[in-house]
Amino acid sequence: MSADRTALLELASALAVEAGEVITDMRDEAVASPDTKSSPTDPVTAADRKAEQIIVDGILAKRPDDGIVGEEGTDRTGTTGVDWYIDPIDGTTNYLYGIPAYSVSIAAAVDGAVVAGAVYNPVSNELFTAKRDGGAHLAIGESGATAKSIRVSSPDAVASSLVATGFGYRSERRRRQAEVMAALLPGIRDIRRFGSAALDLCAVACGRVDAYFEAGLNTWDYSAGALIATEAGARCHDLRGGEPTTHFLVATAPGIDSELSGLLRDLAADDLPD
Ligand code: LIP
Repeated sequence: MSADRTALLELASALAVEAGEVITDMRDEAVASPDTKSSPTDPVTAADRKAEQIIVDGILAKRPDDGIVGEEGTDRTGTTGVDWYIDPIDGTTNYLYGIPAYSVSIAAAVDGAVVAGAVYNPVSNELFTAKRDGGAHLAIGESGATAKSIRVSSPDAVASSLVATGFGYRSERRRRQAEVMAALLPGIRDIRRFGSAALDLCAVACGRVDAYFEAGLNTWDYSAGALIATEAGARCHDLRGGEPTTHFLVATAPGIDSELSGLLRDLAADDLPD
């Protein structure tokens, strides 16, 4: 089955909004009995699992032979060259606490390159979208609201830049990440820790922060948001001259990319304990 970027984006967007509505409706029930995964502070709820199932069913109804990887265990090998990366609730801790910063993140890749991405915050009713070479957009409000083009900020220097980051679930990693943060903080405007990598990347895309970095993410956390940030004009990469990976990702407004990446490299910010 051919992979039309617009059709892939439309499917990702529709399923992100549908799943967002479901997690909103079932939040009271879901947060009453959360489970944990990699550590006692890595929560998962019935809503995470339900949303992933809705998204998987929706994809397979339209594209039954695609590959799908989801945070809550979906791992299907496809035959079409199209693979989907799903985070049914990115920012589950925020969802648990009722902090309005969590999202449904869905990305579609063709032959290994992400070509369409949708990130939906059901609390703010913000749908961030991008298709490769098609720019990045934000629609706010009722479905069908006009999507407006979004662009990164244009900070003068790292010292006046607002930088977002995040931390892992395991304490030995957090200790190392805190060391990097402590060293960086005196040299930037301030830090923001929103708790959802997908929304952090969308914040870079629309200029709400000037940069975002994090070590140790999962592919489903960043695949959609990295495309949205890139299509909005951000530089998005690792610290070794390559594409973002689960090892490290930094997304910056172009004007501060070299300076901030150099600082992070000097701090060995991508050197996390296994
Ligand atoms: C979260 C990421 C966030 C990171 C958290 C967590 P989850 O994903 O979006 O950036 O700092 O530790 O990994 O687990 O809520 O899907």
